[in-house]
Amino acid sequence: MLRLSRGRESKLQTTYHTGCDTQLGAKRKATAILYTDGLHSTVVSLVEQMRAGDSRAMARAVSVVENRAAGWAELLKELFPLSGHALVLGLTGQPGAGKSTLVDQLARHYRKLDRTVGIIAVDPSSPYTGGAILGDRIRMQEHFSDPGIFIRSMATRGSLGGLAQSTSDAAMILDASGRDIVMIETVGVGQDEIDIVRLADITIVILVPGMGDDVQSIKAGIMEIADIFVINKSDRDGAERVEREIRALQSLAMRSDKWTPPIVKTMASEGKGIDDLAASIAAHEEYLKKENLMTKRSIQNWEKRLVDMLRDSLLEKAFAKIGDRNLSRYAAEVAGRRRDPYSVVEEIMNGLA
Ligand SMILES: Nc1nc2c(ncn2[C@@H]2O[C@H](COP(=O)(O)OP(=O)(O)OP(=O)(O)O)[C@@H](O)[C@H]2O)c(=O)[nH]1
Ligand SMILES: [Mg+2]
Repeated sequence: MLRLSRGRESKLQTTYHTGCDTQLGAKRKATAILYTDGLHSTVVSLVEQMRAGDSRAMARAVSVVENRAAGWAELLKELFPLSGHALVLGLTGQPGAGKSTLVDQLARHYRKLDRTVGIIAVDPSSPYTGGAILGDRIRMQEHFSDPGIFIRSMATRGSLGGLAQSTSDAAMILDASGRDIVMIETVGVGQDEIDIVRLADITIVILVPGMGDDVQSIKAGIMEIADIFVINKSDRDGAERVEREIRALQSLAMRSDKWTPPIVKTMASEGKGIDDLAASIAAHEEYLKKENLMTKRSIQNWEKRLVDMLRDSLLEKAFAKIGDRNLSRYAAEVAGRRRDPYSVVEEIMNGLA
């Protein structure tokens, strides 16, 4: 790790050197090298602290990336080669389905097996769930004394790349820091959740009996990405009915990977069914590895993510170039039929080259 960093440091310096020699004066060159050195050693020491299991360093790293603070890109580049070892679980379901309780129970389960855990609770900032995160924090407080569990909530706002982007960056950070299991909890069934859970190795959809139209109320998109179904609060009436409905939907379409998602009944608040759920997770992990699906899925995900990242980056560049004022000016010209939008876009794109 240290050897690698040193190698990188000199490479970074060289890059900046050449750039500065040609573009900047001697005075600014010295400043640039100093800044690069400082930034890079900060990044390296942050990474080392994280690898040693320091939760505060992890929280700092996630904040740096979430807020796109100085050094965020260097940090991600440094961390990425260290990632790819954690098992990433995505858990999603309706508000109040018991996701946090399940995450909490799974975390306990994995800690008993001496596996380290990172948890990301995606805060949708929606009016009806806004308070729940606070509840989660209080409930999960007891874990804070265990450095083997790191909990972080992510907000919708504050990032240029959107929630899915910052969540996946955070998951990568926890993975690279050496956590064995990373769990991502998201609320709801919208496109954001689909984008988020897509980045998980294994997606768990949590349903509860008595949700009105039951399974029908869950959007098709989320049904399709479920690797494991959990019927939580199975102490309630109607658990069998939910199970029958899932089975009926499953019989309609065969998944391309030929995996039949198991249905696990739990009572998360009582800790019941957690061993079964963990066994289903292990079985799916085994299946993914045996069929080489982990890599396949990862390639598919990266194809999508690279497109998203490119889009964000190009947009950012375009906006930086034209500025808000000019955007309104262009819009007024188009609205007044003085210009056509096609040549406006062409002009902006040509300006980026
Ligand atoms: N009866 C019953 N209640 C449960 C069960 N599991 C969780 N609960 C309760 O359901 C409530 C909501 O649980 P949470 O774990 O906060 O649910 P959540 O899905 O994380 O909620 P949001 O994050 O707000 O969407 C809590 O009061 C839990 O104690 C269960 O198996 N049976
Ligand atoms: Mg929750």
